[in-house]
Amino acid sequence: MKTVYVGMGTDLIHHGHINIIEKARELGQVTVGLLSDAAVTKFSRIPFLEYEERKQILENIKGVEKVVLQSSLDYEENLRALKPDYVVHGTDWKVGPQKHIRDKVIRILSEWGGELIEPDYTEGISSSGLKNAMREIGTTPDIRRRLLRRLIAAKPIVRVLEAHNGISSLIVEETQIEAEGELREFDAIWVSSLTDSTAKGKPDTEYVDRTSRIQTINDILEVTTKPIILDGDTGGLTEHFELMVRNMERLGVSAVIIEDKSGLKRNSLFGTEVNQELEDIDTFCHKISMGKKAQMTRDFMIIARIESLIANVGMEDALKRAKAYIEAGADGIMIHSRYKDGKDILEFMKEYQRFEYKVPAISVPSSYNKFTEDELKAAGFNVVIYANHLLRSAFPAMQKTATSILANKRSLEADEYCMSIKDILEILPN
Ligand code: SPV
Ligand code: MG
Repeated sequence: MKTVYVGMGTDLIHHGHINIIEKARELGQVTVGLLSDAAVTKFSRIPFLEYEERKQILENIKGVEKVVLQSSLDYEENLRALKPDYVVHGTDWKVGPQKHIRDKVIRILSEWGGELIEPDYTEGISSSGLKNAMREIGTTPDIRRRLLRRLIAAKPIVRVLEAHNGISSLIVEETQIEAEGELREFDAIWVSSLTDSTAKGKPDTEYVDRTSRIQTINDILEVTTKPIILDGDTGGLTEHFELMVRNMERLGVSAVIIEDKSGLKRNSLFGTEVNQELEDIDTFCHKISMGKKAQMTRDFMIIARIESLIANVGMEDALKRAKAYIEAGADGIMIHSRYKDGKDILEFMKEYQRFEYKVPAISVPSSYNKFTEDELKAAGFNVVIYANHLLRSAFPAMQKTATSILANKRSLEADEYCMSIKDILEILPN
């Protein structure tokens, strides 16, 4: 019997895929190479379903003999291992970013006389169309919550942007570009205490209470599907933090970051211009471990934020805290700094690489923003958070418009700073 290989990444199986599998099974015994999450995220969003779930679905489709892991977009490794007589793929990859993969498949198959078979693309259905439809329906707390851990496992570095209300979260959800052969978009949403407070005209001192912050999160949950990381400030009293963990899990938030400060919390970017008191290490460890105990799911993450470099108490203190917080059960650490050159951050990360037990490291490069994502990844970071940029860019635009109306005693001149009324009416999905 001839052997047939079909590469697939999708989780939303439709009749287009079935057409491909039917064609493949006419030719021989079918092995599906199922793309890993990491491979899929090179050209698309991370699948809704986890790898094992996608595998289970495919294994139960008529005509599929076996499902094997395809861990990159490149077919080479699996083709050389299996030496199939045929590869079957829709015609859609003849043009566009996957064309070079197709060319390579043809070249490799020719080594043993194998053949590429390309059934006509099934009109009227596509995975991206289905994904858009799914996005309009929304997601569930369970699916959304677990996405962050999956993204950290699948992507070289997870890219997160701040949102402070529904409309800014839609920008994080929807903005994407195609560059250097990949689809590039933000992976997750940061609900910042600074911008949530500032958007309400309030100081970033934990004054905006939890009910109000949950309202912001709800506005964001309603219109997005991407995972959410909450800036939990200090986490408050340990007893309150336990409740916060339960609450966030229930909503489908993926992670909370809490910082090791005590007393009146001031924004870290003030540095030593204001009094920044650090929490006692044991007290903060106790808060982390009680939060972990309160947790109901295995997906939620509690990330410990180290403020030693902000408070200027030195590298030794930062490293000591990182070790203690990891031992207490933190699922990630965030090291913060307000210096532009980022030397202290790189030094910390160099020492951190030597830790016997490491957890994902989170960077918030508001000050040291000269570093690219590739450089942060090379330093050892797993997640980068652009913590305040949508609010900071909206504010000057609004100021310009207000000033222009005052100067001209009419709004005509402000038109150049504004989107059209037609666009604002059409910006929201029906
Ligand atoms: C926030 O976004 O509220 C933060 C990050 O805590 S920073 O403002 O950089 O301290
Ligand atoms: Mg904050």
